[in-house]
Amino acid sequence: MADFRIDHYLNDAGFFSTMADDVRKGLTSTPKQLPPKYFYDGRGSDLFERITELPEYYPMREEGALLNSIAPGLVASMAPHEIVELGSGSCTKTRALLDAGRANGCLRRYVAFDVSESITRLAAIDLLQRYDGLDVHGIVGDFLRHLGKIPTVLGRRLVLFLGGTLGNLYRDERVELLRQIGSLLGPDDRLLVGVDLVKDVKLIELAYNDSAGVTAAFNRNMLSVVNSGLDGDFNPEAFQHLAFFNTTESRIEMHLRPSTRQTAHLRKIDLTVVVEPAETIWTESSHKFTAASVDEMLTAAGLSLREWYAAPKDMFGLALAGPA
Ligand code: SAH
Ligand code: AVI
Repeated sequence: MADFRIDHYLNDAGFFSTMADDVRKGLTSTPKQLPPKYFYDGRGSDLFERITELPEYYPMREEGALLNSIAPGLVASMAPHEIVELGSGSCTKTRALLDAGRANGCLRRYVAFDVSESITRLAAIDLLQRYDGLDVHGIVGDFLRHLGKIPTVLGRRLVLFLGGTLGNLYRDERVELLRQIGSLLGPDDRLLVGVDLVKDVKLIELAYNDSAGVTAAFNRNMLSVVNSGLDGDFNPEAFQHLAFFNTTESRIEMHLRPSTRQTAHLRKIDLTVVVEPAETIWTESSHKFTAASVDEMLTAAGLSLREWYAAPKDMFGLALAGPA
């Protein structure tokens, strides 16, 4: 009988105080900013899934095709007993590796780790039904705070960090998180990281400015998440979605800009926020890499690049890393 459990580390007072601190700090600083983990309530996760189906959003398609092509060889070379995925979301692309792991006979457990409870629960139940006998363990937590909650290793471990989510962090956060992930790896364990690559700026900007307006709705949803967490009265519809490439920093920046002066009160933290049309709330950075910048980042985190896989025309990259 397969083992199934979901552990929740965010439904405590800690979640409220972390959000309260993040929002107070972010909305009283210049420029105003909010961390991207607050995109992902149930609606935000649904909107992200719709983004991945948009014709303009190439990362999902490119990474999916690349994973399908490398999964059998990767699994044959390391025969993982467990796969642990950070920011696992719907786990759709993961199925290439789970299929290969089951076909090989090595895979015994899958651990999904995500900040969004709804999608983690749905994905974990779906996988339990698809993979007879596979232990499925969901962890609802913040990978910047709760990595220590990952269950004790049960054999050779493959850690996945797909979708380009590592690129939503800043350099110091990325290196620190990679260092912590490194501490979860034994000598034969591996980390597979998906990274979006530097390319034609027009293609990148289109992916974040889709014609159906789904990315705009995803961006505005962060204000709804803040409203419900802190009893606030932001009017998300009064904010315009902005997404542009910052060449110097090699990243897409997403912002929300009001067309008229907006005043919101967040009752649970007794904070009044005024946003002028001349300013924005910066909601996300999505960094774009090269093979060389990924290699350098892994090295800085005490890891070493073992294999580099790139989609045709360098549309997306997957780095397989191990302990240095
Ligand atoms: N890996 C999936 C989903 C990518 S979307 C894919 O490639 O399609 C990013 C995912 O990371 C979302 O499911 C979001 O809920 C999760 N996430 C974002 N910040 C997080 C954090 N700090 N801790 C845990 N999960 C996080
Ligand atoms: C999850 N993450 C890698 C996505 C990205 O492309 O940076 C989030 C996203 N933001 C806008 N569209 C998608």
